[in-house]
Amino acid sequence: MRFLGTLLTGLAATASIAQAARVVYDWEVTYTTANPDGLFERQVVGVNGAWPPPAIHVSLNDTLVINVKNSLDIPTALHSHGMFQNNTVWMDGPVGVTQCSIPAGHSLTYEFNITQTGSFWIHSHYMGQYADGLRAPLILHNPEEPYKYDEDLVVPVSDWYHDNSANNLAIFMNVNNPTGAEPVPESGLIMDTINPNITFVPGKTYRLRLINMSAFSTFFISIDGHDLDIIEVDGIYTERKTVDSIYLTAAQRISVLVTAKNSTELNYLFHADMDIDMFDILPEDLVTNITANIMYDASHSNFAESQDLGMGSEFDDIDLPPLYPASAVEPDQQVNLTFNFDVTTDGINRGMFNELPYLTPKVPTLNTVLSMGELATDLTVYGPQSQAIILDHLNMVEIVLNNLDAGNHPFHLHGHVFQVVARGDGVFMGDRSTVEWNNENPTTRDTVLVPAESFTIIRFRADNPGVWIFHCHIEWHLETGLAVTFIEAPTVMQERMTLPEAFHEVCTAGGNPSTGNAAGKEGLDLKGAPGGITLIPDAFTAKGKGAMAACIISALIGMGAIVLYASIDPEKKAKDMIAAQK
Ligand SMILES: *[C@@H]1O[C@H](CO)[C@@H](O)[C@H](O)[C@H]1NC(C)=O
Ligand SMILES: *[C@@H]1O[C@H](CO)[C@@H](O)[C@H](O)[C@H]1NC(C)=O
Ligand SMILES: *[C@@H]1O[C@H](CO)[C@@H](O)[C@H](O)[C@H]1NC(C)=O
Ligand SMILES: *[C@@H]1O[C@H](CO)[C@@H](O)[C@H](O)[C@H]1NC(C)=O
Ligand SMILES: *[C@@H]1O[C@H](CO)[C@@H](O)[C@H](O)[C@H]1NC(C)=O
Ligand SMILES: *[C@@H]1O[C@H](CO)[C@@H](O)[C@H](O)[C@H]1NC(C)=O
Ligand SMILES: *[C@@H]1O[C@H](CO)[C@@H](O)[C@H](O)[C@H]1NC(C)=O
Ligand SMILES: *[C@@H]1O[C@H](CO)[C@@H](O)[C@H](O)[C@H]1NC(C)=O
Ligand SMILES: [Cu+2]
Repeated sequence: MRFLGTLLTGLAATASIAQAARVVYDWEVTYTTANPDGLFERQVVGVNGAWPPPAIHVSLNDTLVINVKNSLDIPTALHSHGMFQNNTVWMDGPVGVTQCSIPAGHSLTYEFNITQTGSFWIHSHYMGQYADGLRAPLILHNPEEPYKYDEDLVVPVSDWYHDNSANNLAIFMNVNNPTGAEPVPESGLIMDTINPNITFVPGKTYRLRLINMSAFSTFFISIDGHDLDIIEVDGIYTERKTVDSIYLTAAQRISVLVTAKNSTELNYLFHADMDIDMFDILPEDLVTNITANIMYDASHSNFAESQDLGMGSEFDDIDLPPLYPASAVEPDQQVNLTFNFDVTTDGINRGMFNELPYLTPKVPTLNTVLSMGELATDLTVYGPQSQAIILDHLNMVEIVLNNLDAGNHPFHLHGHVFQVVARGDGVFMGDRSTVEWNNENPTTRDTVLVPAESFTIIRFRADNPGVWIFHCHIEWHLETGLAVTFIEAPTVMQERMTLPEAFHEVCTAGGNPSTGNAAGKEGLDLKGAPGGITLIPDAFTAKGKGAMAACIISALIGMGAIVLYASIDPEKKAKDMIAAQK
């Protein structure tokens, strides 16, 4: 499972002058079975016949090569979460954005240079597949660590479902689920198991790389009797900050330094408590407070009294200044993204930005940019529901995220880290004088939690030409359409980049067009591009002009769908569908 690469990395880490290496992993994606919570054996998606997939370790300036062979009977694709992919945007992984999915029986090689350090992860970016197990830590080692520690431990936490994602998605995205109640996991896992032992040696300092690989659950993490010193969030070193607990939303990572006690008299519990506020139902047998054992002495079972802080945590994920300071600067370009959930014309409760759900185009948006010539700056070519937004090269971009929903949502931007410059209650109304700006060395990361009924303002420099999806990292919400696509510097992309042949072939192999507009056609003929799934007409009037504009545009394109559903109420449609299934 671990190839030559690990060996090279090991050598690189011990050499005083790091040599850039070519680190190669061969990943055959396969079905296998696993029973990580000890409650239920299920089919999972693993690598090389085993589960969990191995963690990937590389060092700064290495070249990482992942040879993927898809031995499933369905498509796949891998996203290396948090990588900038500067000049290699096609290696990013999201299906329909930067590539076609890898069809069953086909292969694709991901190869890119490591220009960052810290704790990341790699996961499938196809149809909820990562919740079936296709995810692993991706650790980018820094030969010149600014913080000193004795041991480096990767501690992934995740939720675990007994049913597979295809079934969970079918139940979730269903006319019978008009409130959009998410699938509730059956278990929580620490290090891909339950109750693992983590050995601590007195006096040593441990770096724990806490990685949230959940599909849905947020975890509150603490260790009885031990402080956690935060030193990294999402691959960005922070000023050392001592806390007694943290939370991690889906896809967030935090490294903490923990200094072991001098005595082996007691062992301690590591707590990871799921945020139960997110669950629409709380199954009686779901263990939401999971633990690992911090073992100083495995020969006795004397544990310190449990102090589980759990959801009482006072931690705030935006108060984490970077170690290498950078002040915020005024924006050149502003993008307003207001999101909510609503039942759409197909009867499904969907998440959406600016009242329009994202629908995957027929041609990956990146392929469209690189094949449409001058038309690449005309938003029409990306289709009615790719939610394409053009960012001008080198602009300081400000995104205002308004959350109208009563739940918290973690948002992730591909290809960048961003500064979190403000947060506040309700909707941002445009009055900049009433906002409490956090301009001096603001928290910088790639995933941020936007709490219920509040706004968050983030900024980043558009210095990485590419196509970058921005989406909710609750896998279930992404699938319903809570995403937009940033098309960053399309003209610069065309000047600098040629899509590698393998990324044309992967489309052709699956019977998909690899060039053209969102409908796979030339010019501005968008007939057949995914569209027409919009707010239901009744909701329009209530929601005002924005929705009306969205309505008119989508009505023109998706006339059939609108006419079909306009006269049918969702409940009747649900019954009809059930009748049809019988
Ligand atoms: C990585 O590469 C950069 C740019 O070539 C160089 O400045 C830096 O010293 C290298 N770092 C390591 C740890 O090799
Ligand atoms: C990695 O960097 C090297 C040296 O700058 C460059 O020649 C090579 O093309 C890069 N590889 C990729 C996959 O970008
Ligand atoms: C992971 O993130 C999800 C989504 O925000 C969240 O519900 C879950 O609690 C997080 N898990 C951990 C371990 O932080
Ligand atoms: C452990 O002992 C060393 C040496 O006596 C002392 O410096 C250190 O503070 C102690 N650590 C803890 C966590 O008590
Ligand atoms: C943890 O250590 C204890 C004591 O040695 C042992 O009984 C237990 O089986 C271990 N648990 C795991 C999951 O290895
Ligand atoms: C989980 O821990 C929290 C403390 O964070 C406590 O309030 C709650 O009752 C615990 N839940 C269960 C099911 O034990
Ligand atoms: C974003 O919304 C604010 C508040 O409504 C408004 O002042 C501003 O002009 C909007 N910006 C854009 C680019 O639409
Ligand atoms: C991408 O590379 C360019 C230099 O080619 C650099 O100026 C820019 O900051 C990089 N952007 C990111 C996000 O890494
Ligand atoms: Cu969400």
